Amino acid sequence: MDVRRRSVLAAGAAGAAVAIGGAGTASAAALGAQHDHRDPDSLRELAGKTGLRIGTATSPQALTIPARAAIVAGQFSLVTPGNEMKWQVVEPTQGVFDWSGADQLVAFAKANDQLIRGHTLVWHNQLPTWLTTGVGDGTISDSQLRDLLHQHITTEVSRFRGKIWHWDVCNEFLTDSNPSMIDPNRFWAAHLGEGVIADAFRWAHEADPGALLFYNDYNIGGEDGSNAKADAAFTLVRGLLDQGAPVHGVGIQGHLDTQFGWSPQRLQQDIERYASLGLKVAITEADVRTFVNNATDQVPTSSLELFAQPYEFSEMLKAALAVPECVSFTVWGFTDADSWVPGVFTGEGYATPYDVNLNPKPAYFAMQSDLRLAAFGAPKRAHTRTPHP
Ligand code: 9MR
Repeated sequence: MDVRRRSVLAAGAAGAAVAIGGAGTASAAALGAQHDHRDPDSLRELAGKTGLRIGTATSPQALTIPARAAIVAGQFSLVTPGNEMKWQVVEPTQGVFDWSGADQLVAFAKANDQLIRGHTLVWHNQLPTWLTTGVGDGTISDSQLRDLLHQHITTEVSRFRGKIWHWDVCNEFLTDSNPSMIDPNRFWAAHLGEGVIADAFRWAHEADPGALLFYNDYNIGGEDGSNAKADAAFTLVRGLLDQGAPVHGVGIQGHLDTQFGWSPQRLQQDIERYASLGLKVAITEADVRTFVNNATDQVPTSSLELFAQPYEFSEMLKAALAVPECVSFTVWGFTDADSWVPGVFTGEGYATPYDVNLNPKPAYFAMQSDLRLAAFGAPKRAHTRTPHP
């Protein structure tokens, strides 16, 4: 098969057959068949030629739909549970754990020869109500909160020990101001001080010494004019390394919006700057939103957006490919049908590489083309007769 051919069919739901026998019961034999018939022109196979892992966020619910499961299995070599590893989900009642969603995704990834990005251990959002209520009414003191966080990290990281490639240990600690800094008002720094970041990395490392531990944030890769937040992230991780904290990587989320300025050259420089500290880099939550007609169909309202959206995806991916320390590129949901964007940004959508009907969009083909060039280079030209030999 000519791997340079654009494989429209294989990019979509019809191109791969995968059997998902209900959440957590995926048949290894059926999924093994999927592995044997892998499309060499898929994103995962092309990216694999360069050593880059290409991933998507997903959910167990999405994987019960065969067409979606087929795309996740066929196109991606890396999976991030979008919500299933967050504290709110895994410990909804104090001391009562629900690992079902996380376990289903881990089983799916294993069956499909995929790695997992664990997301996320310490974040101010999606905390269990029992925790925030207890802190709010004073029944949980700051010293008890510190113990609870230590226990949470130890419990979750130990449970998945040996199964997680990257953990997003600390998520979104920095302000959006210029200059940017650790936000003293956000939940964790407000209650436990800035030192909680280094502690969290140490606790995670003790629970799984083999996992690569990341600091993850948005707007820390070429995404605003001043680059102030990227400067703050660089200072933060350099400081953590100076203290001997086991930080192994920086996660650049990559939530872009075509209406705002963004520089792919600056992104590459930012990736190189994190790498200069000896760290790995991951693009962890790439999506590019734009203005759309409505949240159901998500058709861009301007024809220029049809070019801007895939352009920014492509430029993000090329910056990632250009730096060998950038080891993965994850999209935050592969289909507009599952994207978080329309529910949060009124009037916006079209943020992923597949449309609401699971058809690959120009962003998919731009990424496939970039990966193909990265994998094989441009085909060589045959010599032609020249006027001046
Ligand atoms: O995709 C997630 C969405 O389903 C949740 O409702 C939301 C809650 O805040 O979190 C989304 O994922 C976020 C991620 O965990 C961290 N970076 C920002 C993402 C988009 O909000």
